[in-house]
Amino acid sequence: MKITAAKVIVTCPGRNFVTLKIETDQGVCGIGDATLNGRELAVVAYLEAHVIPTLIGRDPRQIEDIWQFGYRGAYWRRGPVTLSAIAAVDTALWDIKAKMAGMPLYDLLGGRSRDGVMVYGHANGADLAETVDEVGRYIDLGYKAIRAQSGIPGLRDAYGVGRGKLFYEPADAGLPTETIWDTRKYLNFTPKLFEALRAAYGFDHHLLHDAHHRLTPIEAAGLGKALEPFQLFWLEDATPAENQEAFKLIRAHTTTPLAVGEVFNTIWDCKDLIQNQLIDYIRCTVVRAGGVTHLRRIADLAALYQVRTGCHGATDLSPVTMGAALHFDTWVPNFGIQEYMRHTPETDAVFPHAYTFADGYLHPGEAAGHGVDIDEALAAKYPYRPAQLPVARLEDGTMWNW
Ligand code: KDG
Ligand code: MG
Repeated sequence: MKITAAKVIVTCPGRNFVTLKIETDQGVCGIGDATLNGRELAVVAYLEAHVIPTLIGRDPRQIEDIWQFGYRGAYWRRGPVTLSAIAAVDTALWDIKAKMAGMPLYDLLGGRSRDGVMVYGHANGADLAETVDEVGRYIDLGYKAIRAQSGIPGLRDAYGVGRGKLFYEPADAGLPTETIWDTRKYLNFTPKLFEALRAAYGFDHHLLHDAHHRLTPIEAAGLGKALEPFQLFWLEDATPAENQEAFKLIRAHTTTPLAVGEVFNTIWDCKDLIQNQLIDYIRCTVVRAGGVTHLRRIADLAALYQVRTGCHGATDLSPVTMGAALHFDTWVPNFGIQEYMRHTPETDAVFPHAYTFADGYLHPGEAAGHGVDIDEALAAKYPYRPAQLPVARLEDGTMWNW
């Protein structure tokens, strides 16, 4: 069996997505997501100039060797561009292998470990009252777990607060939008939000929150402690994780569970946090961390330390990543939760998929492969539009973490 062709499809049905399609001499095709939010064209160039030429003529069944070739063969290891490109190839190859076997991908990975994949949705509001209402809306939709983000009194912008309901899209301008951040205002407000949520809805639902890298370790420790009475499922990205030692300080002060890893690319980024039991959930997903092949390695390492998975699932991960992640989630023994930010109807039309939502769970479907396709004719109607993520500055103008 041979790979005969591969091409990159860029489409913008409301936001940019990069998809790799691999064709074979058996007539079976596979697709993989290569979207890197705000840096999409870097991965397109990487795939077209450096990866696709090495794939032609290869046996697509050799997923492991092709992964190692992409990783070791680049010499320049790691990094989001390289690993997103490797992930796209890997996801497409798993898709092909599962289609050839006539199996849904989760079956090929080792079979079903659960009946459904518990997901968390995103509730956000301009202020506390609106956020409380939004959480209620997700409860009414059947969600068992909800992430709550709110506008903060005295601050013009806050991470996670969208302009519309149900959909959230931060990459909104050709050049980065500048937002203003104030940690004091955030820390004063956030415990009040979760107090109001528990008062309104009780303790039966899982509540989550994303600090989005805004805090120093000691500030994060304080927030974790202040949130303990409200029993969060997790506090995410409490502080940037380049220095993984920083999490020791947070851990020493709070029992609020911690989640990290949506910006990680490899097992090496996760290793110290996992081995030192500094986190409870690892947030890597298929497209950002080298595809199913590498994500499995991360999950296996995590399992040794009772760290569970919590795959990133924002709208900038395409339905292809969502489909592949759902097969992974259905199999992985140490599953925790899956993030589910809904795509717009335009995006769902470009990427017809087998996965479905019911009662707070996503189901990957029984189609052979990962169950997601791309309608190329429709995709061609939505040309690429430059869009970048915002940046954050403190009130005095100092650059901060967005
Ligand atoms: O592209 C950046 C988004 O994926 C990120 O801001 C979303 O933090 C995020 C999350 O938890 O979904
Ligand atoms: Mg996040």
